[in-house]
Amino acid sequence: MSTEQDEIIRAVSQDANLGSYEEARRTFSWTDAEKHFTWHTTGKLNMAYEAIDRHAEAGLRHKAALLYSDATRSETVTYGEMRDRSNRFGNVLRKLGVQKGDRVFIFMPRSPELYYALLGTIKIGAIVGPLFEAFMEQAVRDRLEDSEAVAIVTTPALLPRVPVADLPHLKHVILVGDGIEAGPGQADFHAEMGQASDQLDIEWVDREDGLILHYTSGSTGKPKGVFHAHNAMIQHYYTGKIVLDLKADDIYWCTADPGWVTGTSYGVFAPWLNGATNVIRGGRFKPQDWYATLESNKVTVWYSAPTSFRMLMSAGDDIVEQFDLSSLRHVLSVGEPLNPEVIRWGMHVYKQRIHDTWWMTETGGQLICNYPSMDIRPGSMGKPIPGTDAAIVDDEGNVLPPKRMGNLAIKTPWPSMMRKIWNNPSKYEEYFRLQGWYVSGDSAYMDEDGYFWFQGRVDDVINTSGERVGPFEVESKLVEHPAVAEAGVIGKPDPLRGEIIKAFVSLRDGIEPSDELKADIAKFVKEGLAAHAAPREIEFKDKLPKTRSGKIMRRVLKAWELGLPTGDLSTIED
Ligand code: 6R9
Repeated sequence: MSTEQDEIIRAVSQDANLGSYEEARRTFSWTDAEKHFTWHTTGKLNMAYEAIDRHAEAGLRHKAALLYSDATRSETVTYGEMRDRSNRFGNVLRKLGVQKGDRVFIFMPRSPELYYALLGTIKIGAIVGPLFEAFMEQAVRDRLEDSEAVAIVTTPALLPRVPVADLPHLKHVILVGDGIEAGPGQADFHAEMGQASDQLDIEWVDREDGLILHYTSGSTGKPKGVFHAHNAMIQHYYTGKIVLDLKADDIYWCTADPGWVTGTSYGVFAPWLNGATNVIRGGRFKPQDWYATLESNKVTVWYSAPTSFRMLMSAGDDIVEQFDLSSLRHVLSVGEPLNPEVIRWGMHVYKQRIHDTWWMTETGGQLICNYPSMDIRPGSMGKPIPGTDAAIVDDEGNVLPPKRMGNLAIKTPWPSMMRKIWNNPSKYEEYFRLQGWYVSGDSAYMDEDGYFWFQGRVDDVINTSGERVGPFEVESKLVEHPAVAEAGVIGKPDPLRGEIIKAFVSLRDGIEPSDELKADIAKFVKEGLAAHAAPREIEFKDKLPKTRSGKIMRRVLKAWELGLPTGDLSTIED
């Protein structure tokens, strides 16, 4: 640790208006934040209206809402155009008979059309389910089946991964592309948009009505459908203001895909509720492209993830010098622990402190953050935002004193808290098993000044490059491979990706282990589930450690991997 660089961090922090975090904590109330919206008197609202139409009506019609670019396309969409195009899409869905409360999935790479579809779905009161484009058939099937989705917006290239024939509730496939020849049950996005009116009767919903369904991984079972309500907008708006520090003139870029919660809460809702200009970059991660995106759009506020910052860091400082990044004024991170080393590097190359933020799919919005004016402690997630309280509690719900490690818990409620887990009330209740608390599944401690420090997951959920992967889902896929008898999956620490997925596999009788077989097994998971869920390492074992009830003991696998003692083995099979 270089003391010189730590001094830079301290010096910059002192420029900021300290005190204001404490002041905001004292004076803030969610009821006041709500008064920003006129619906707090009528009770009827719509997220997409508040994010887009309201600004278009208030004189921002010609202001850029979206600055989109990828390798072949570059486009500006104004607030007025965004309103009209999302209206058109709402009419397209209505014409197909889609109704309030129906689930509509969007499964396509980032493009302006994705955002018209997402906002249009919300405008008619349907519940949007965004899916990451890398998902393969099994992952798509699980999510559409569980939610009984009635429609999906996708592209011809991704269509083969949508098992239409096996999904009885799925009535409509809307295809985005050129020269679509729509078959039965299919519609051509562009043709339908062209015919639809740009005037829409918005569905005014109640604040607790469904907005979005994000599937995320736990340690057991299939992915869980985390359900959020329109009411979340209070938190999206307010954290956009106080954590992202968004002002009217900001050009904001969140690098996350809308298939993950960061790409909707902070890639759609927070920036537009605050009337900012939102940058979206399509395509894969490439350091040059990313810096060019920052430079050409003159991005002022940038929200990304530790794994991306680490990859930019390993791409070298020379690249940074080829670009003018002087527009940047506020940089933030989410998804996994942000290494102090990365913060120091950011100070050095971007002349910016990277502000860590902590939250989850389930929390819907940011909760523990390095508030802009707060003194940063590199390695800490920060403090609970005004209006919320966090604590470290033991397994009985007793609050632990500073410096003691335990369960990171948030005092309930807050506006963007999930409202249910689709089809799974008992899973939902598990999070609230300790009276008055939401139990996050992360372990952490609080220091004497109230900063929170992340320590790890309490369960076996793997966080690889900031993406949550459930070991059970990967294990289930592995055992479908004809050579695999049993499989156990863990996260193995990795300097770039945080963790990588490692699989321990026992083979069926008569099958010979080989490197080709390892590659084939990894490919099988990649093609069946998703590239990010495929094990980067596979180790063959004759037998896997199991409990007498047949559960693979992942903690024993982890201990093997890390060369640690295996602990209590009293429940092991033999
Ligand atoms: C928004 C998002 C949530 C899990 C969470 C924790 C990890 C998120 C973090 C962090 C350390 C941070 N996580 N932010 N760990 N420091 N600042 O990432 O949601 O995909 O549901 O993941 O990610 O383990 O429990 P999600």
